[in-house]
Amino acid sequence: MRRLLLLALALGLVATSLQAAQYSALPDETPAHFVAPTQGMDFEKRDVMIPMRDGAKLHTVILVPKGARHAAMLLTRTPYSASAMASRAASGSLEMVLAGYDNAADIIVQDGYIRVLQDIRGKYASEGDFVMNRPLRGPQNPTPVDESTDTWDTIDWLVKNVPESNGKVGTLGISYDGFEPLMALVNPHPALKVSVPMNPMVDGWRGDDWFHNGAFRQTMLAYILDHQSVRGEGDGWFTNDFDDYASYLSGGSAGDIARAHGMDQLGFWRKIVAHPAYDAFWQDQALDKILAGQPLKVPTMLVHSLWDQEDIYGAMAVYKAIKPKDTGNDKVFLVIGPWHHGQEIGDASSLGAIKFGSDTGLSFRQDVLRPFLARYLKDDAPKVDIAPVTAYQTGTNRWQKLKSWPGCEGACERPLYLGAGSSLSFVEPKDKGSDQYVSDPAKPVPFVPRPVHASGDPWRHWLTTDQRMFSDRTDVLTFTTDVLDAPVAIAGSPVAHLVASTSGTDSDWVVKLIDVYPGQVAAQPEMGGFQLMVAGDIFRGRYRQGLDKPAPIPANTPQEYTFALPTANHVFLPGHRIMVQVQSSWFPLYDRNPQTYVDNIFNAKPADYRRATQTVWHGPGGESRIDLPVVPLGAKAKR
Ligand code: PG9
Repeated sequence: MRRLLLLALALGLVATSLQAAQYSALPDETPAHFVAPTQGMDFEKRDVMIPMRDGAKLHTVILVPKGARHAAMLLTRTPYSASAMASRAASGSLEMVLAGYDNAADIIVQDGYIRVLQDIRGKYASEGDFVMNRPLRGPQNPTPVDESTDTWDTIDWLVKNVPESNGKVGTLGISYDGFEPLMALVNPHPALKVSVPMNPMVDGWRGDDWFHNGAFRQTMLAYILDHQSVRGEGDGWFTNDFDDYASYLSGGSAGDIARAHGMDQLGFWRKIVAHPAYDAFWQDQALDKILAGQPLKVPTMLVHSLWDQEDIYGAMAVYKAIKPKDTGNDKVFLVIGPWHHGQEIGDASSLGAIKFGSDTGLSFRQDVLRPFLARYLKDDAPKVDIAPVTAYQTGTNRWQKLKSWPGCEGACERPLYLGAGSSLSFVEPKDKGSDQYVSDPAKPVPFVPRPVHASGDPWRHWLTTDQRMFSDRTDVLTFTTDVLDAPVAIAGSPVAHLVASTSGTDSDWVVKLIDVYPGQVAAQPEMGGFQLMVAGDIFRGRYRQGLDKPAPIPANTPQEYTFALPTANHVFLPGHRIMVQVQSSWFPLYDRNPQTYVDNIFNAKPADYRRATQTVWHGPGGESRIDLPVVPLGAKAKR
C-alpha cells in the first residue's frame, strides 16, 4: 500500500513538472523593460527610483523637453501621485500631458524647463514610511530623514544624473505640494535656486487644513482616511446622505464619525485626537516658526489666495515670519491673488459670482511667475525687476505692485464698532447694550446653503457664497453700516474683538466681515444686494486665555475674544455697506462645540450638546469691534 502511494506521488510530481515545463515554455508577452518610442513626442519621460540617505528609493518622473540643453529643472514633490500628474492626457505634447493638474504647466513647458515630479516617501510608488506633514528630524522625528533631507538628496541626484540640465533647480507646488518647497528651505541644497510655495500648508492648528483656532475642520476626515488607509489614494469614505449636513449631524462628535469609518487605525488621526489644543506637537511643526529661525538663502515667492478654502493662513504667516530678515528686499516675494485654493494655475477670470474682467491667473503666471523663475533659473536671463509684493485689490479689481505688505506696516487700524439697532460704525457707541441669540447644536448654522457638498466645485467657491441667507437666521447677529459715501480700502488682517457671554461653559464664535452690494448693480444685475464675505473665521472659546490653555467659560459672564481674520485686500466702494455677522457654528465644515465644557470635544457625548443663549455686548465697558487695516486708496475708486 505504502509503495503504491509513493508511486502515485512520484507520478503526480512528474505530471506537475511536465505541466510546469509546458507553461514555462510559453514566454511572457510583456518585455522586462519596454522602450517607448518617442517619435511624435516633444519630450522624453524617464521613470527613476532615486536613493535617499537611509536607503529608501523615491519614485520620480523626469520629463525632458526634446533637444533640451542647459535647461533648469523644476521639481514638485507630492503625496498625490507623480505618475498621475505626468499623464493628464495621452498626448505627445508635454503641455497637454501636464495641463490642468500640474502647477503652471503652460509657463513650465513654454519656457523649456525640465519637469521633475516625485512621490514623497511612503506614497504611491515611493518606498519608505508615510507620515502626514512629516516633521523635521528632532523630537517628533527620530529618523535621519525628513522632507528637507529627501529634497536635498533628490536635488543632489538630479544635478548629477540629468545631463540636459544646467545644474539649477527650482521647487514649486500648491498646498501639500506647497509645504514641500518650504521644507526645502531648511538647509537647502546649493543647487536649489528658487522656491515657489503656493497656498502652502504651514500650521495645521492655527488656520490651515486641520483646525482654525481650535475648531476642527471635520470635513477633512475624508481626506485623512483616503490618504492614510492605503499607500495610494483610498476610497474608504462613504456617506448615506446626499446632504453632508445631514450625515455629519447624525454622526455625533467628530470622534464618533471618525470611529464609524475605522479611523482609529490611522496614526495621524490618533495624533489629532491626542492633541486638540495648540500644544508642542503643533507649535513645533509650525513652518512659519521654523523658517523664522533659518538663514534666508533661496529667493522665495509666496503665493496666497484671498479666498483660499483650505490653507488661508500659511503663506501670509510665513511672509510675516521671514520678511523681516530680508534686509536687501530681494529674497522674499509675495503674490496675493483673488483666488480659491490653487486657482492661480487655472482660469481665474471669476470666482463664484465675482467677476474680475480678465484672467488673473494667467496674468500672474505670465507677468510675475515667468520672469521670477527665469531670473533665477535661466543661465542668461535678463535681470528684470519683480515687485516685492504683487497684490490684487478686490472691489477695484486691479493689480498693485508694492514694496511691502501691508502698506501701512500695522499702524493703520481703524475700529469699526458693533452697536445698538444692528448698527456698525467707525464712531464709538455712547451707550452700553447687547444682542442675543440662541445657538442650538441640534440646528447648527450651515457654512453654505443646504444640501451641503463639502467637495468639488461648491467647496472650491464656498468662501464667496452670498451670505444673505444667513443674515436672516435668528441664530446669526448682523450689524451693518450706513451706505458708504466714500470708499474704504483695507489691506491686511482685520482683528475681531468680541465681548460676549454664553449661558453654556464652552462656545465657538464666528465673525464674518462682509461687503454688501447696492440693491442694484447695473454691470452685473445678479449681484444686486449680494453679501460677499471678504474675511471670516472661527474661534473656539475655551482657548481665549491661551491657545494651549483650554479652560471652561464662566457661564453668563462677558469674556473677551480677540482673533485675527484672514488677510483681505479689498475696497468697499461708495454705495456699498459693510456688514459683520456673528454666529456660533459653521457646520459641517467645523465640528460642533457641545457648548458644555468637556476635556476633549472629540469624545463629547450626545448629552453634552446643549442649547446656549449667547450675548454679544457693545458700547462702553463691553466694546465689541473689528479693527480694520484701513489704507489710503491710491487711485480713485469707481462705483
Ligand atoms: N489642502 C490639502 C492638504 C495639505 C496638507 C495637508 C493636508 C491637506 C492639499 O490640497 O494638499
